[in-house]
Amino acid sequence: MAGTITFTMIKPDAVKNGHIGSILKMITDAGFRIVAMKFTRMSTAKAGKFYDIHKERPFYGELVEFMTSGPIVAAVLEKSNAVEDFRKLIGATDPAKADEGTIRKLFATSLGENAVHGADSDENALREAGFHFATSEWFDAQGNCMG
Ligand code: FUP
Repeated sequence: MAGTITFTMIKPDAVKNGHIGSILKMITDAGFRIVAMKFTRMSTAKAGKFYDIHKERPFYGELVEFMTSGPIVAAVLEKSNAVEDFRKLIGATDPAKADEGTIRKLFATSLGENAVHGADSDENALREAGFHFATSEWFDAQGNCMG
C-alpha cells in the first residue's frame, strides 16, 4: 500500500471560510480517490500528539490551539505517487510562497492557518491516517471495506 496512500486534513480556517467543497473538488479532480473521510474536531491531546515532531518549535502551542479551534475534514487518499503529488497540489507551507493554482495559494490565509495538511512521507501518511481511522473505515475502489 505504501506509495499510493496519503493523508490530509482540511484545517479549521478552510472549514470556517466555507472551502470544504472547493478543496475536495480540487482533490478528486486531480485524480485522488477518497479511501476514508470524516468531519471531526481534534482534542488538544490528539493534536499535540499529531504534531509531536514540532513540539520544540516556537509555533507548537499556537499550532495545537489552531488545529483544535474548530472541526476539520480528515481523509485518506489514494493515487499513484500520492504523497509527492498531493504536496504539489497543496503548494508550499507558506501560502505567500505557494505556486499559483495550488490549494494553499487559493485558500490559505497565513503560514499558521494554511487551509490543508498533507503528509510528507509514506510512513507519516500511514501513521497520521491511524490517528483518525480504523482500517474498518477504509474502502477500496469497489466500495468494499478494507478492514
Ligand atoms: P507542512 O508539512 O507543509 O504542513 O509544514 P510543516 O510540517 O513544516 O508545518 C506544520 C504546520 O505548522 C504548518 F502547516 C503550519 C505550522 N507552522 C507554523 O505555524 N510556523 C512555521 O514556521 C512552520 C509551520
